[in-house]
Amino acid sequence: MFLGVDYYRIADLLSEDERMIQQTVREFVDEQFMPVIQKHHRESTFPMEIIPKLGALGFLGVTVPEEFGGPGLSNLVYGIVMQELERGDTGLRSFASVQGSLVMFPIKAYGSPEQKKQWLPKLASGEKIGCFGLTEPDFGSNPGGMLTNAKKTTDGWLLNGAKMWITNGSIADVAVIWARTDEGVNGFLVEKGMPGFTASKLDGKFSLRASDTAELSFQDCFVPEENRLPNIRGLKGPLSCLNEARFGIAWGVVGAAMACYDEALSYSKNRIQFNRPIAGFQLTQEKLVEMVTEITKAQLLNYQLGRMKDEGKAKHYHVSLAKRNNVNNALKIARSARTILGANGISDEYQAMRHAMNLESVLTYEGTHEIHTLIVGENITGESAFK
Ligand code: TGC
Ligand code: FAD
Repeated sequence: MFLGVDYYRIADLLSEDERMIQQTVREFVDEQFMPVIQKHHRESTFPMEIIPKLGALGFLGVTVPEEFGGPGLSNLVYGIVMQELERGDTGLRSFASVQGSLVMFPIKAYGSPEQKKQWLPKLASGEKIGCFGLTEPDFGSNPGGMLTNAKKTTDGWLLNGAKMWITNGSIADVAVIWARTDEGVNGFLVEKGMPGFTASKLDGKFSLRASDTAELSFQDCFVPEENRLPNIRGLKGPLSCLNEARFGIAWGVVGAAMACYDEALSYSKNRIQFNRPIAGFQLTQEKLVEMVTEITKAQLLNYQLGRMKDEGKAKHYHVSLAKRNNVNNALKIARSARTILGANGISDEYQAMRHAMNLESVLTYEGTHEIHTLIVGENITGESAFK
């Protein structure tokens, strides 16, 4: 049973309900997910049977109001849920953050009443799966250059182009696709099976193996007008969704770091070399102290960011600072934990290497470490390094 890492009694800052939800996710991950992750990581598959359970517990679309099938909880609770899910594996958190922040959020924020009614309850329950297509083969950090385009026809749109590295892409029932039109970037709800739409699973990943990643292709794919998100135009549409998901990532990676620290601490107390536990060596202690220090700092950062977001005071650059800091440190923690485990650290009988490999993706997706440096840099200096 995972007991968490809480060196500064951050649980004391949470309400009883918030602590209870944290405990529920923790138990769910221990009981339902930890027993199957090694198999799915080896086979590079996502445990599909877990999806309705995630939905039933309200972990998909945590902030979505009850009228649309969500539990209508706070951003802070959303963060807690992401942290505890990623303690299991980044692929589990990715599934939930794409579904909630990148699919349900734009439908809730920019969709028509009919689109909300059609999709949100089924996405919240896990009956339907969604994905989000912004990145293209030649446009990752710079989505403003996208080539995917939609041309107006009498009763809809003809979509052409390709999206790359799309989480949940080959298992999704609906894809939120961002495409260039004569009126600027628009969002489209492209449904599985629409003629001209194909999704191909990407193989050969060293990272996020227990997560579906796909390439999507659109060849004269007809999308009816009622599948266009009516209430958003421009790049700020997809970028606003990223704010939601990046917030969840800032929390999620702390869960991965906690898992690695917990495992390394316990291993160091039991592993004997030179007739004593390796926990007794000063060099091991320094590694463990660095880990618990960075975890604690990230937890405090997330707590304040969560409260700011719930008060409507968190700006996108606040989220960037937390995503940048927490992912970078979680990756360092996972690598350091791996060294404490020695050769065992490279085995999938332990978690550290799997988390380290996953976190390499997280350092890149949802805005690379460098892009978040430039977002915060722009905010504090008033000078944009992108333009
Ligand atoms: P720029 O000219 O700065 O902005 C264009 C318009 O967007 C507005 N804006 C934002 N709005 C909301 N939230 C934000 N974070 C925003 N950032 C900018 C801006 O005000 C402007 O609005 P308007 O009204 O004036 O038109 O845009 P730019 O082209 O210079 O790009 C800025 C930059 C580089 C920061 C942006 O392109 C960026 O963030 N690039 C990184 C791309 C990225 O993060 N892609 C992620 C893809 S999804 C993914 O990785 C999912 S992983 C899922 C998982 O498994 O968990
Ligand atoms: P590039 O943009 O080509 O960057 C390459 C390098 O150049 C990076 O180090 C970058 O920081 C650096 N660089 C670029 N521009 C600058 C600059 N101006 N200044 C300094 N350095 C710069 N996308 C989606 O749309 N939906 C998804 O669901 C999704 N899921 C993903 C899942 C996984 C497992 C992965 C790995 C990626 C996923 N992505 C998804 C794509 C992800 O968002 C992109 O990979 C990311 O935005 C970076 O784009 P890129 O890979 O094209 O790298």
